[in-house]
Amino acid sequence: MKVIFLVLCCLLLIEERAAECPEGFTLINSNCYWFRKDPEDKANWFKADMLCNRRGARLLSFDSLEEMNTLSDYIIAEGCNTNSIECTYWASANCLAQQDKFFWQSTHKRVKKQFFNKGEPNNLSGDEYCTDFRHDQESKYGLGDVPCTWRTPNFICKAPLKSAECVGMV
Ligand SMILES: [Ca+2]
Repeated sequence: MKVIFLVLCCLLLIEERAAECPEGFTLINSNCYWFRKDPEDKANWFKADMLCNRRGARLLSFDSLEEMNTLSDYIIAEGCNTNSIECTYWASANCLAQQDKFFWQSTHKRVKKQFFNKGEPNNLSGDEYCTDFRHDQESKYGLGDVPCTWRTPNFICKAPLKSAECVGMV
């Protein structure tokens, strides 16, 4: 009886907290994002990845094109419609493990071509093994490959929605 009561309590908590993001994160279509912009502290890809992990999150990845387009619309609505450095963010896709194939660092899934902007990935400088999320100068955001050592003030961390913590309650 006691166990049933506690499980019911837990289920109620899950329902109440179902739409919560970690503190400082923004809820956009069932995903939580943290937008980091700090002109005083530019980060290369490795540092961005580390700082997301420290927040209990992962560097930006997309589970679907719909998710990417939703975030693109959000960023553009916030006032970014150029590919300037102030409006460009690190993403987790990289080809560090296998140089002709891109994988999401956070999910280890293969990155499909349609996530990239037109003409990308092009490995223009010969060492473009990481990716950023940038405006395509036409209408939307997409990925481009860039050197991992490039430094930008901006990156986006992604975290799952917080659910009630049942561990230890039953
Ligand atoms: Ca490129």
